[in-house]
Amino acid sequence: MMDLQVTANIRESTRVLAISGGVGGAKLALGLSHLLGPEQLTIVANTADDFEHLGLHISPDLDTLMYTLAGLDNPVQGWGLDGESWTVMDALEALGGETWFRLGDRDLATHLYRSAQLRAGRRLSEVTRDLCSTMLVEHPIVPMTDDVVATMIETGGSLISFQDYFVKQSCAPSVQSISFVGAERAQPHPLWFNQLFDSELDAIIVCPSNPFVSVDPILSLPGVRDAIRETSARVIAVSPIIGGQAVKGPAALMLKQLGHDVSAWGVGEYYREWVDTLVIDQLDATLSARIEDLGLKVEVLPTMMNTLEERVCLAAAVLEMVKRP
Ligand code: FO1
Repeated sequence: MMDLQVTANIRESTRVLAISGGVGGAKLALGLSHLLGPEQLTIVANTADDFEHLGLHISPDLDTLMYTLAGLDNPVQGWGLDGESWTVMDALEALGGETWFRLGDRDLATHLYRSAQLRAGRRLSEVTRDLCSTMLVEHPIVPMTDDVVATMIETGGSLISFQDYFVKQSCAPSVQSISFVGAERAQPHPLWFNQLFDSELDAIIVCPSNPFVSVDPILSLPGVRDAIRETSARVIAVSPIIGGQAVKGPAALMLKQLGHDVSAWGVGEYYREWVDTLVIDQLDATLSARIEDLGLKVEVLPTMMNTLEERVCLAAAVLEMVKRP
């Protein structure tokens, strides 16, 4: 672990559940993992971006979290492994195969392993635990469910899959609505879901992930929204919108296309029914009073997380809030 000059006075009994999608969420999850032990922090990951590609089961957000906590992530791309090679993709391209979704050589090993294990009847959560353990990731990263849930984007009156929208069409189609096929029959994984009913849980931290396609799939699982509304734990969300823009990805586009204000206030309005506190960036400090008018507490912090130190600092500041009433 890197020698960081960040200290946080955290009780050993502190228990936190982090809700996360891919890139942005993984940055805060990494910061939290530097300050909390594996028995203090559980990370629940969106799996509604998962899909079958080239006969393989791909779990983008689980892998981004796993690679980030293992220190193996590609910080420029925001997905996949650092120092990756692309021999298989190049050969596939020469064959005229599908290469719009790029799987690096070493990343392919993850998908081959996961797919074979799932075909042999194992659960996604079990395979994730194996992969994490091989990569020496000690903090539990739990798929939101072991069941199949798929994000579908309605655009131009038809439905397309999330990766078709996101990667193949580079978020160009205008989003009319978003649905999570299979969510109503899926079981939230008990390893994280049961914590919502545990009085020992101190906080749910909603990482700065896309509200519509990373956080909503988790909330759409049966019983989750009600359990979060009724939990005794603090619910603290970090806005993925800074100065009216998403740090990465289509969150700002989606806010606009789905009729919301493209701002941290818009995020607060969207989250207000189940979140207690919204963490916003210093750039958005002038929105504080308006967000408080929504009935939310507001904390203004530096929320850009380019360096490891910034990730740990933000995590420390959020954990400080957990101690306060
Ligand atoms: N995102 C891209 O923009 N282009 C890709 O070719 C791509 C490949 C890819 C392979 C494995 C993986 O785990 C993720 C990958 N992603 C790629 C990222 C991913 O599709 C999205 O970032 C998430 O689904 C959104 O959180």
